[in-house]
Amino acid sequence: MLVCKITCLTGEVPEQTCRSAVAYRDVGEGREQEAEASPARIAARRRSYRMIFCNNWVSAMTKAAAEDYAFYQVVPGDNSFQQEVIDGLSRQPRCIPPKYFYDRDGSRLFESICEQPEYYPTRTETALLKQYADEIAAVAASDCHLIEPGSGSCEKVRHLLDALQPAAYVPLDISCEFLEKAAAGIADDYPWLDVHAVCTDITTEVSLPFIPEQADAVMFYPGSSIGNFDPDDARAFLACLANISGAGGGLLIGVDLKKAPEILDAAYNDANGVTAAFNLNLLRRINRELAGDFDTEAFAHHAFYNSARGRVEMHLISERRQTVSVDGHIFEFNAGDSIHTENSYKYTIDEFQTLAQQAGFTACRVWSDNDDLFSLHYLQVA
Ligand code: AVJ
Repeated sequence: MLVCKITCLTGEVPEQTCRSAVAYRDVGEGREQEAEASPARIAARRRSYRMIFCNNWVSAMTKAAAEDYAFYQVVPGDNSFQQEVIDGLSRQPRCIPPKYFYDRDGSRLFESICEQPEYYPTRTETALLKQYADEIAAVAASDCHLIEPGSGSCEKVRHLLDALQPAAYVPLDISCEFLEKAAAGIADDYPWLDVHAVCTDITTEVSLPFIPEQADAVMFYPGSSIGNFDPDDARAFLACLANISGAGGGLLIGVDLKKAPEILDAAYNDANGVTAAFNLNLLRRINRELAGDFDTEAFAHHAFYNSARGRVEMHLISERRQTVSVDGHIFEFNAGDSIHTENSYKYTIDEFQTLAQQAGFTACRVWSDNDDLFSLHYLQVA
């Protein structure tokens, strides 16, 4: 379970301020009892998480123009980026988890990928959301808490909010700055909507204590982000989503479909080179944040559909023999050596429904486009 940590983006706010801000909001919801309990729970969480106690929510209240929204930041207690990069580069085959693509530049580059003509998933899924918003609203509980792990720019949810009329929107994302802007935009444009933004790594435990126990939770997981997980991990992650949703809840999830390899290869090798820049930005990020000395000119983007495994793979290939240092650790590369940076699994509708069933969901509806490029599933907790 994830710990929502109450925090602020700018400077340190005394712990007491944050606590009272949280208590204030809880009291406002008629939940004095929980507000009372929270300092103890917060103290308990502090042992496992290094948390900054401040709250953008406090500063939001002083911003006259902006709509009020809550911002929480869960700061992992470890230096996981450094650890995972060092471990990943020490292993054979070398690999780095794709969640580290999304620093500020990486999030921007991803937005740009979504606009490339070859990258069909975003526009295809967006068209499905627009076209079927009413049908989606008919199956999802209205008045639900709509939770979006990996919300990015929060653009897609806009096509749902008017039809769905959720009681609250809870975007979760690893890129804090990006999340803050995106959540503020939603709060401004949908003044009737309660927004709780949580900056966190969604692959770690998350608890969302501000969601009332009896509320129906609908998870929204668009973009085929599920494709980043190996099937076993995808099943486990879906089971977590089922668990957060609880009885009466559901999951609206976008899943990229298996298709002709040429279409997939083109989507991950756009002519403008944006996907290549996105991939290479990982090395720039390592150089910036981990005192790395990667020569980004000496690595090449390589992406292809691996049909045996049903996934697009992205790699960074060393173009020559070279030595790289990261945070004092030395790594030797030969020409042609790879760092595996991402898998993007593709599923048929049946394959995905089977996976979801194994995770505790029942298939309820599925929508797809006429060219069978992309699918949008609504699953209910079994
Ligand atoms: C955000 C993981 C769904 O796999 O298509 C886009 C990321 N990588 N181009 C995907 C991505 C290269 C994207 N996901």
